[in-house]
Amino acid sequence: MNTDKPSRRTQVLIIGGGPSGLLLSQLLERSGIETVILERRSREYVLGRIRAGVLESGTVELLREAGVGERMDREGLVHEGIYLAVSNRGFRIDFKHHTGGTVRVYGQTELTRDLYRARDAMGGTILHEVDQVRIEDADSGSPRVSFRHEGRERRVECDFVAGCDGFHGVGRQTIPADVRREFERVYPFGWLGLLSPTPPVSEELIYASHERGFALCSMRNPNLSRYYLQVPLDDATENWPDAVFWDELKCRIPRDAAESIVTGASIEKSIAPLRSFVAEPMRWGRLFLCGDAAHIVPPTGAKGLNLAASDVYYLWQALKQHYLDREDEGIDTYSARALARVWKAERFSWSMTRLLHRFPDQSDFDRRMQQAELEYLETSVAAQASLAENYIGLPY
Ligand code: RFL
Ligand code: PHB
Repeated sequence: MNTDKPSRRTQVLIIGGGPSGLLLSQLLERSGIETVILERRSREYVLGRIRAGVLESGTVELLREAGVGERMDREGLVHEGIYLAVSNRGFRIDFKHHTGGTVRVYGQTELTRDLYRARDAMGGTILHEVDQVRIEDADSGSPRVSFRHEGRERRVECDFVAGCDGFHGVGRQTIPADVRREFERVYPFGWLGLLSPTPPVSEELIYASHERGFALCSMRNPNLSRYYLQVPLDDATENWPDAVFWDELKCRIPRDAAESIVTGASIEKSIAPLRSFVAEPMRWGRLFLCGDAAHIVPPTGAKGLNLAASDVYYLWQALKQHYLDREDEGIDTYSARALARVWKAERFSWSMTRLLHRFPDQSDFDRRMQQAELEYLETSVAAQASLAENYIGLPY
């Protein structure tokens, strides 16, 4: 063995220690399949990111199956519907009534913490702060991944590589440009998010469409609220001291909510741009993409983390079939199966975004179309059932 480049072997090398990578590792190891995770950041950094908040019931079930459902079941809030508000008017979409299903509000930060604990308890290998990750020979029978860790060049040989490394990772870039096809829509605005240690204004989420722009009232737990405002792409958090944020939010949500909202000092504030993006295919040789590495949705439909979970489910099934049944049908169909679900969630996220935001170049015709669609949604059982079915999550 070359001492400058210590080499080891594993069955599935996972790049990225976010929710996709951790969940995949947890499910595979519980099925007796060995994994190593490489993560570019420190654990503290990964756990410091405030992101998703809504879990579909399929995601909830998968987390239970992975043995990480206990705290989520205890602390996660079951939601049977959402409110849609248009200026001062609001109406409710009842998920339970239309579909029999519900969603669960449980923060991505908490979920990631549970996954780290579970991986630690099983003695999982997670190398943090790795650098210069390179995937080699993914289209051959024996891929390798080289990287720097703790000042040394390292290399891991493996059977398969899972690119769970988010939108800016190396997984997707490793698929040759003449094989890869990318589809993208960038929206001309972002979401300014604020986390506040105050009770949520409403027991259920409020998605508000207003002349001044979209607003969302969400939460993490009974004493932690998460609010969002649509802002221009070139805006900055410095332009939004807490008092200015609260005033603007109150302006965009129905009056009764604005009058009862409890405000307080923020504990986090950040701006996220909105994008729809899909890369095809999601498999190249022995390299598979999962989660944000392959696709991005605007957060309006709360689908990003949930799509990562369904990708992981398909890949887990495929790899189990390979190792336990010596059958590669799941591997061969992974990309097509995952993409079929991805595109439907892309459509839903795009339609919710288009319906609820103000677009800078919007014509009077476009505004009337939005208004007509919202009125249709308010009065049509079929339209409400369709929104509910998509929001709680399409079947795997
Ligand atoms: P992540 O979470 O980006 O994790 C990828 C990990 O890979 C690491 N990495 C590398 N490691 C090694 N080598 C490299 N070269 C690497 N390059 C990157 C990164 O450090 C990182 O740790 O992707 P993953 O695991 O696929 O998970 C996806 C979700 O995080 C994402 O889809 C959601 O957060 C999206 N999202 C939401 N999803 C929902 O389902 N419901 C929601 O309510 C929801 N709300 C949101 C959201 C995302 C938001 N932002 C900020 C983008 C709200 C917001 C504001
Ligand atoms: C959140 O709580 O962060 C959240 C909830 C619903 C969304 C997006 C984000 O659609």
